[in-house]
Amino acid sequence: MKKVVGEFKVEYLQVLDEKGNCDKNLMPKLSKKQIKDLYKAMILGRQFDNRALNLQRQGRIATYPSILGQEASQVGSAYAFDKSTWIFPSFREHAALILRGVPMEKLYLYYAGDERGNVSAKQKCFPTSVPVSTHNLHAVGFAWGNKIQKKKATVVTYFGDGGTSEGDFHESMNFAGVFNLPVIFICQNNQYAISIPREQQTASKTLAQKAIAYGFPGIQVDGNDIFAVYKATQEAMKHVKSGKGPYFIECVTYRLSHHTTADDWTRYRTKKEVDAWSKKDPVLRLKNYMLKNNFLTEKENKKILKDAEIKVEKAVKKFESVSTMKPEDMFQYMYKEMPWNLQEQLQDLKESLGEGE
Ligand SMILES: Cc1ncc(C[n+]2csc(CCOP(=O)(O)OP(=O)(O)O)c2C)c(N)n1
Repeated sequence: MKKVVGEFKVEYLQVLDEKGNCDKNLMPKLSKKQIKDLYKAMILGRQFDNRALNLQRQGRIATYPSILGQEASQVGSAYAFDKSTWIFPSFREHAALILRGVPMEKLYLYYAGDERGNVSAKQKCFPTSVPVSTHNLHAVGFAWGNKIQKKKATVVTYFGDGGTSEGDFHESMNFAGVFNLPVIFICQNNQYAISIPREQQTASKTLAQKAIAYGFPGIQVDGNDIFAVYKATQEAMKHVKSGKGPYFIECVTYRLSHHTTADDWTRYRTKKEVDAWSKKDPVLRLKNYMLKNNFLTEKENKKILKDAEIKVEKAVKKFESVSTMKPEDMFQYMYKEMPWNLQEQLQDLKESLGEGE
């Protein structure tokens, strides 16, 4: 006997095309004000990003990963979260965190190397995770813990296309499926893991289909279309909240900038490719839609840009007014009682700083 025991499909969702034309049948319910709020959040994210790049070049913050081009994937998804949502970010989700209420000065502080900038529990955001995909396990463990304690929490974890090649990613997906956990996996497929293109990352046709292997739905969306990302995340929220288990969203987007300020994209991709993706710019796309539909005028747009600039400058001032940590602070927060070897190192440090007894 030979029979088909499983057939699978992966859907792709786009609501707003590259010219800013909208498919009315697929359009999620959003008021004019909400659409404007989405636009403002993308502009603020972009302004924050641009300023961060300048600060890094001036030596005022350290290595920084840009979000340029990925604003719709971040704002569109975060806009669909609710009070029950906990976010487990990687290191490239600044616009989502800002929308969630994380103060921008904290993000600058973190990228200046100060761990006090990495604590945003009040906004239900876990710390930034630089080790690729490790936080997927934390997210799933956290969701499982909440389930055992019968606490209502939805959990979202963000990661990149490269992150899907890590064992941690697969273990977390498997666990989430087996334990039927309310976790939304959001993959920002920005086409590159540093210099490794998506095609060399996996032989799979889509990243969304990886969810099928673990027994839950996966959808691919145009990640530069804020309406599609919002709609998919809304559906994912409904799914996880109704007890149906995890959900996977692949946002197909593009990192327009370098991987980080320590990278140079001209070494591994062509200007032609970057220019082609620049035309799909998510911010420009929403702006065109709003202009076409008379939700926005060029004058209002200027004001939105100016307001974002003012907010960002205020955050820079706040960040730079924070007193620097003492060098010995790096020993303080790991253990309740400091082990002998750290005590020795602390003593050495104090002596080298001329503070020894
Ligand atoms: C476990 C681990 N391995 C390697 C690295 C070095 N590294 C930093 S970012 C990165 C690529 C990540 O690519 P992707 O997951 O696609 O996310 P993106 O940076 O494109 O947002 C690598 C390999 C790391 N931080 N952690």
